[in-house]
Amino acid sequence: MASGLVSVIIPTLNEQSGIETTISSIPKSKIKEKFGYDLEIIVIDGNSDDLTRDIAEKMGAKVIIEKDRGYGRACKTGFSAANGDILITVDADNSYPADRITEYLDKLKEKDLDFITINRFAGMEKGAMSFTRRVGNKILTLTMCLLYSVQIRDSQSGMWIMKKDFISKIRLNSDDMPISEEIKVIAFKFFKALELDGKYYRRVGKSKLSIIKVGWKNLKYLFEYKKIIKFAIKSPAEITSRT
Ligand SMILES: Nc1nc2c(ncn2[C@@H]2O[C@H](COP(=O)(O)OP(=O)(O)O)[C@@H](O)[C@H]2O)c(=O)[nH]1
Ligand SMILES: [Mg+2]
Repeated sequence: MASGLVSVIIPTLNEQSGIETTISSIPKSKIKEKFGYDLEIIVIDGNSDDLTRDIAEKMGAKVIIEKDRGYGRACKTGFSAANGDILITVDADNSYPADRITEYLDKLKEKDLDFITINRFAGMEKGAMSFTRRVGNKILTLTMCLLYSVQIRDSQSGMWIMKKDFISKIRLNSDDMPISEEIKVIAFKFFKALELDGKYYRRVGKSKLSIIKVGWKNLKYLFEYKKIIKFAIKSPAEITSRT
């Protein structure tokens, strides 16, 4: 198998209790064995005031401090810093099935996909998502499907497996949680994208978001984004000028 590099991008904000298990659940040697890929782990830290950065560094991750807040901003900083041909995102709270990365890489290659998102509802551990969150997610997902004519079951999942090439071709607008729906709209409307069954485990440590506030912001964003979706794909000149 051809050699290459996989970048796992992990945004963190005070995740000292989850970062170690998250990083150790990434099957580094299996990825090397099966695909010949090396691995880089990039932690984008929102200036945590706990031990997150120290633990991440000890675990071999490259740590970048992104002082300006926002999950979306952290993801974008991670995408720019990544050197891999394939980029993967997971939370630092051990809630996503990082142990299944090789299975998803297989699919990306086999089907020559640009983007995979992981459906957490396919394997939800008891207590992993509150009733309010489930309802909110369903409302947001249905709204996304209706507004953008896409078919997806989990619009808020934060585990993505993508070609770097896909990221190089798109312009992401949101600096906050709505980036999750934005990236999926772009991928499913304009690229070869698939949603695969995953798992969702009870998070380690506390969530950083207020559900009602984020839910409302994400819903509004779905309507607002209609006006700027035309800017989502970069022109060929823009892509080459940045690479
Ligand atoms: N760098 C950075 N990371 C963040 C920020 N907000 C959340 N995160 C991280 O992004 C991931 C998703 O946030 P999380 O609280 O788990 O949201 P949830 O999964 O929707 O409950 C986690 O790893 C957080 O630590 C932020 O403002 N900056
Ligand atoms: Mg999380």
